[in-house]
Amino acid sequence: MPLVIGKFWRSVILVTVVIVGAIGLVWAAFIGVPEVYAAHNTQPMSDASKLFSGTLLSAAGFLFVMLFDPLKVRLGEAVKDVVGIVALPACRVFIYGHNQTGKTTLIRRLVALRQDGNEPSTKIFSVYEMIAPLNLESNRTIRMLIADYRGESNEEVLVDPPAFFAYPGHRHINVLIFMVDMLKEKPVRPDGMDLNDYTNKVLSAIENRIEDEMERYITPYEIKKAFKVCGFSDKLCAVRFVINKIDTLRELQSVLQINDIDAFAHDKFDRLINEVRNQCEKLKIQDKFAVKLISARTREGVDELITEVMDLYQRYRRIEDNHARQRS
Ligand SMILES: Nc1nc2c(ncn2[C@@H]2O[C@H](COP(=O)(O)OP(=O)(O)OP(=O)(O)O)[C@@H](O)[C@H]2O)c(=O)[nH]1
Ligand SMILES: [Mg+2]
Repeated sequence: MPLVIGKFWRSVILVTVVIVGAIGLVWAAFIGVPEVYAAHNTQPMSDASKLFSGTLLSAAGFLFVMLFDPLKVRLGEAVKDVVGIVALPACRVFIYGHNQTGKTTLIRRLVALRQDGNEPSTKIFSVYEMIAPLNLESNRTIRMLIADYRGESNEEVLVDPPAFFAYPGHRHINVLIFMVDMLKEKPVRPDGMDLNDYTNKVLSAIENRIEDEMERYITPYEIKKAFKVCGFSDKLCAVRFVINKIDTLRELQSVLQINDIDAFAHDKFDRLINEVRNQCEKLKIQDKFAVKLISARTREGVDELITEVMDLYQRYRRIEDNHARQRS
């Protein structure tokens, strides 16, 4: 099950209020109540009565929190947010892409969740967790957290990002993936349609998808914002421009009369690739950037993508661990 993540500071405040509230409750139950009792009676409360009434009152308070569902749920989410940031290191992945490009399909493929045909559009921001092997030789593993969001509402992540991204000045994303596709789905060829006409139909569908949707979604402004929510520190150890649904392109290879799918895809996304690369150059992280062709549906290129990203993350962690050792 994915984790639902709220805003970081809201979660910190909620957890703090509950902790302070719990301490206050225990204090009131064990110290406050006996004092009030003593003020109104000639005899102070016996130790056994103090223990009994204190335990009873504290238990009633905790029971109220646990039975009051909205608070219990919110508290559970807030604890996950705070622990998620503070806990053991994990490789944090953010996939930025227009709706229907295949973000959730890729994530579900990675975390090995069941997929029933077509993936419905994502409704909320959520985070999936997976444990991936570090490499084939060792049995060490890495914890990976992958954020998923509804592509239609990118403002939700770019303007006021959820706790997953930590907070300004301390952003915490290790892998940023820009995801695109050339076709939402394979264009239908009506009965009797001439092959040339179908070729033109497919080519124009590709042009429309790229110009009207991909390039309007991943503009230079949005690219900058995506980098901003991920943070500019060394933590960001891999940036990938991922062209998904390569299986559809393979099916259309003869219709499009293309020999080299890779070159075709690079050419179509030339402008966008350059914009992301330029941003990486400005941030002096061009060595962390690469373009990948994958099919989240058939898994083509997916393992390679993850292995590369893991290698870079592992390198970053080794450097970080060395720095920590030198400091101590
Ligand atoms: N042919 C093909 N279809 C794919 C591939 N990946 C995803 N799809 C399909 O594309 C559609 C959209 O996939 P999603 O994973 O929901 O896309 P999303 O980016 O999460 O969309 P939002 O949640 O709306 O932002 C679904 O019908 C998927 O089955 C792929 O590699 N090849
Ligand atoms: Mg989705």
